[in-house]
Amino acid sequence: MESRYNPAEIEEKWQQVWAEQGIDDTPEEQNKPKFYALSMFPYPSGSLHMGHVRNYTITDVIARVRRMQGYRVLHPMGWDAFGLPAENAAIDRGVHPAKWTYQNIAQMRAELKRLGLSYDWKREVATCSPDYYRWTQWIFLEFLKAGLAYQKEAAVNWDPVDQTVLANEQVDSEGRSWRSGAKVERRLLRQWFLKITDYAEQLLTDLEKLDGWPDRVKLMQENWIGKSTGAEVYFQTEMGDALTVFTTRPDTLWGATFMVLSPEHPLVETLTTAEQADQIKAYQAEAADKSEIDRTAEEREKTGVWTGSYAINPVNDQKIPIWIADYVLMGYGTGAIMAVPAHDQRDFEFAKTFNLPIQVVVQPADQPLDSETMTAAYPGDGAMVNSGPLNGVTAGKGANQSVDVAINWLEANGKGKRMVNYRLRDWLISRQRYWGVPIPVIHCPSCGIVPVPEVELPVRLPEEVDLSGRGASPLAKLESWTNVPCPSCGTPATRETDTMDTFIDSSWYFLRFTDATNEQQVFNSAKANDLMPVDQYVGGIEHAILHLLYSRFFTKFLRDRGLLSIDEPFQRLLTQGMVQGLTYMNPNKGGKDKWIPSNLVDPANPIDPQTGEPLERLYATMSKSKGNGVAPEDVLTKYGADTARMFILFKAPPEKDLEWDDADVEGQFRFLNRVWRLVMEFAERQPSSGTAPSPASVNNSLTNAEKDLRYAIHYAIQQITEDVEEGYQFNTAVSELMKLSNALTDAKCKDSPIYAEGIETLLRLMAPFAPHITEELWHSLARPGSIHQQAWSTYDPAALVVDEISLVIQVNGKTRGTIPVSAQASKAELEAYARESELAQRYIADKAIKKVIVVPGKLVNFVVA
Ligand code: ANZ
Ligand code: ZN
Repeated sequence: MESRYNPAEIEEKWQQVWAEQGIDDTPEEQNKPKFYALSMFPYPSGSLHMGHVRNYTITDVIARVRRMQGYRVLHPMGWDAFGLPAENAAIDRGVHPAKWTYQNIAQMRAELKRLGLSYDWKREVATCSPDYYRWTQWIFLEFLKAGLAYQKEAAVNWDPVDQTVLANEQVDSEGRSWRSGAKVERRLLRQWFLKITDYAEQLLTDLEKLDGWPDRVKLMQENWIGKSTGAEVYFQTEMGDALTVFTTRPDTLWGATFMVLSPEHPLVETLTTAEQADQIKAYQAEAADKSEIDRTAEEREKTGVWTGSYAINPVNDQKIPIWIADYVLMGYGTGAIMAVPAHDQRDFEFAKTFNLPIQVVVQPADQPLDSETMTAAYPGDGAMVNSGPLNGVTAGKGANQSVDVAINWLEANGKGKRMVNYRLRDWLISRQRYWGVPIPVIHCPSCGIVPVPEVELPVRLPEEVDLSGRGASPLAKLESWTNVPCPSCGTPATRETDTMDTFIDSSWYFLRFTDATNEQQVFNSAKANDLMPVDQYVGGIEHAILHLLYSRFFTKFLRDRGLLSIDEPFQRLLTQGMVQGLTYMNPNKGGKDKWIPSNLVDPANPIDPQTGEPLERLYATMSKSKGNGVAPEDVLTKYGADTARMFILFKAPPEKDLEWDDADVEGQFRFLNRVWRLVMEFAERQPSSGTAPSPASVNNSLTNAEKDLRYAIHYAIQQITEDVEEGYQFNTAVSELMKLSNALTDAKCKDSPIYAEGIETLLRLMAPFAPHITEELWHSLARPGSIHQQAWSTYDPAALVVDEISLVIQVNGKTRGTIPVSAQASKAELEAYARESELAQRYIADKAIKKVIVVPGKLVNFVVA
């Protein structure tokens, strides 16, 4: 045998051939069913990491299997290319974001190609390219036309030293600027929003349609949308101003003993009395500097200030004080609450802190509550008390229970109404940054907001900008760009200088892939409707909330604009696990220092090279700070793409975390070498006409060895097909490939056409996993065409029928039990099976066998001394 398995020689060769032949282009034939396989496209950070490799390999196997099964597969790739790191690189190193980004794309594209991923590269998109963001701008204008894009004031992070707005990622955990170190302030600026809240209910109810999504992701979406049902209740201040609250417990209204407004509530100024003014102002300023997460943290001590005013409880005309406190947020409900300390824990803590009255309105059956002695709010079941018309009603949310009765009473008396509230807020999309899509509007002193006319799109990002990172947004400083005549009246006007959140770019890229080169339209609706939805989406759990929610929102919006006929973009979703690397930790150290890079540690004696302390050995997600990463490049160079792919697929099921293990990588490399030798050995001696027999030509004339091999072949087809179709159990599929390869190695019928069938089947089943070696071996067999254009094997159920009999085992004429054996077994085989069986061994192991009597089809009797 002359040839040796050398991935370096064959992988690049086949990648070129496939590209030239365009075998991964999306076919046009409409008679085939379509399949859209998509990996979440990457941010072009510089080079691929193992998480990418795993993600894309999983999707690639799915795409390749579907192609072989006769689907028209769309499997595209692109770049989520706008965003902050490019801008930071520009500030740090003076390289233009565009240059940095496109260099990274080139490098990562080359790495993807080395992996042998079957992408339709003709559809590649980069969100930072004008022919893509032109349509992002166009979609924005559609939102504007529909009244779903609007401006309002919102808080931003302001760096007072650099005089610039910061992204959340540029503010450290202590609230300081990443660059100047200055304490970040919150400032109100006019910001653009998309009205996703209009779709809250649909985004929630349509989760039901997503059978192919992990329950955990659907639950995360549900919680994010956060639907609450309850009522609005109309309070009035003592002065007669309307003060409406949202409550999920309108039944507890008789227990409301004070009210709390958010410090930002518009009525605060009117309500504040002269004596309280200074305290209120100081408290408002403090609250403005806190993040929402801080404000609503549960373990925090309650703070607040009385306004000096009162409200009237509409159900009993009681006068109750109005306070402000930061745990009430302006962005939820009405920004004002009725406080029921007896039954709401936050209100209870607040009442205790400020010595406010507590009134019990729900009494549990067993242990009656006493407002004087209770130590926590009681949110549970019971009967309504001290509640006028509600007295005696069972507390609860069911029909005819207290909440329902209360709402009906409020509605009948004009004091409130049934109300649904969502935690979901409108999406703040404007960023005061350079490297993003310019929002295509012009501000005119006389016409107001004027959309840039469609024919003038794209509004290009100017290249010559000051990227020092200081002062207002780089675009705002560029007067030659901002000063334009109003498209509507011609008077001097200014461009919007905010750019869009990059989540906008990724909210529709899967649609652009269906018609990626269209210069006239965002996409052709017929094409999008034909190829959408994505049949299998694969990506990280970190995108379980926002990216998926925004993509679902865009899809529904574009459907409502008449561009799509689907409701949901992603039919099935797979969230792959993390790739973990071996790392060492010093439990006595804190922070980043506790991770000791594995190259500094002797595995036989893991001690801290600095301190000599013993280290803990563990697997953790690969990261730079832990120094436990494995570079895809290195693995590709050492073993080739096929080994890397096989290892990743074999080591763990896709949703589970995967522990990188060099020994297992080596193991897969050896397996590919065995397959290479197995097939090459056959290729050299195969009869020139040696094609596999069709199932029809197979009959009972097969020898037992042939039958056994044929069983192994068809069993592998059945198992692997199941594994790749249901639940994507690629790890067990690879085990089955190994078993089939072993069965071929051990086969006693290497000249039989069944053996040829076995070799071919092994290659076909393995092709989606290890595309290069299988292509090379396919050609070494002189088979026509590419292996990747062969049909996926289907199994012959007849081959899987094993006729078995129960063979009776006797020792000295005494029956000891039965073992299952093939009905076709010969006399000699029966004796061998019986001798080797565990059952017989138990009785004859250490005895001398004097005689063996075999009755074919019935029994084996051992006569022992
Ligand atoms: C009275 C009451 C009594 C409440 C009771 C609860 C229990 P979810 O489920 O999250 O929707 N609330 C309303 N608006 C608020 C805001 N802007 N900031 C902070 N809290 C707010 O919670 C709704 C409940 O949270 C509302 O019902 C209100 O307190 C409070 F035994 O009203 B409740
Ligand atoms: Zn104008």
